[in-house]
Amino acid sequence: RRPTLAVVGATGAVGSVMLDILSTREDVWGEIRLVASPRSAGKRLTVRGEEVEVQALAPEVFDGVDVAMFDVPDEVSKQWAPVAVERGAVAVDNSGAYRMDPEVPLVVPEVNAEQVRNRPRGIISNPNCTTLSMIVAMGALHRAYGLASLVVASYQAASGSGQEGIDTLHDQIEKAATDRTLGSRAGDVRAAVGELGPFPAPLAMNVVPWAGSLKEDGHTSEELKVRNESRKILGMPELPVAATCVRVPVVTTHALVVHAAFDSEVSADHAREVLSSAPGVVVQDDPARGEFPTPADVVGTDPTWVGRIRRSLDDPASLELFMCGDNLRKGAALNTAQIAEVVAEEFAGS
Ligand code: 11C
Repeated sequence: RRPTLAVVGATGAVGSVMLDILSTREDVWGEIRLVASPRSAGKRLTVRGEEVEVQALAPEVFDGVDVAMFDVPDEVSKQWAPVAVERGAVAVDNSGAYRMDPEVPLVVPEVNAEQVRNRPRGIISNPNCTTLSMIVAMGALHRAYGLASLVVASYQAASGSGQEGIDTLHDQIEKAATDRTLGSRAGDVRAAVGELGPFPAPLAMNVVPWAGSLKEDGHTSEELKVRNESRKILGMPELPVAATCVRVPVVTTHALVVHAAFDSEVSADHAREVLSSAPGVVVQDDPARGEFPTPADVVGTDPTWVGRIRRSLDDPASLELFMCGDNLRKGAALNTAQIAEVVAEEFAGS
């Protein structure tokens, strides 16, 4: 039979992309129920070409649901994913609430799909969008060469902070657009853009070395997520990972610079071959012709795009790479949908 799906958080930035993805991928679902906070209940949204009324989050909405996707803040998932499980659903959670729980698998289907069945709590976690924007490519390189360590700098888009992040960036760009003297005096951009929204400094015309919240020894929550989640997905609990997460004035699509050290020598050409044949990865790497991925060209697409692939000058067992991935698609909604589809296969023949 075709399983029933609930999309919790259907009206948010990720939820909206989820409805688009559910409308365009091969349809494996029976009923699709849309769920959001009581504030959004009663709204009508289109999925699979049909209008569906949004229901308010309540225990009863999970009755008869087989798979419940959660695209909501951590505290909402923490409270409601167990309710969905109690009512008989498998919860696929896109928040950070359960990712490091040893009884919850953290799944990227191209890397560790087999972990989907290993879910004693009935919950499966979807990684953070920054981790996801590189881990499909890194998983392929790890299988080829054995990963020894990662040094990562992220260039993260505003939509990582949800609809508020997108709105803030557009508002700031609009306010900064007319004054062509801006950017020449300290503080002039800050004075011009007004509200900072979810960011600690102006994002328009700027680069902000901060994403997430302050954690131990000056690292951010986002930097710890990149480290801890990469280790868990790759099954390498001791992997050395150094990350610095930076917000840039891009609406959607995270980019990353990665220095990856391996157990064996690498060549750029062979790495290009490995990545070209990896599912979910596209290599765009011809700098002589100006060809490399950029967020503006990648946004709205599904794969991880990789370019600027070079063997490190000082270490024949290391690579320098540049990657881009749409943080709302593979970075969130698409990966969640892919996990849910793996679960849906369990209902085939039932
Ligand atoms: C950002 N990656 O770009 C974050 C947003 O752990 O799912 C996602 C937070 C998370 O700000």
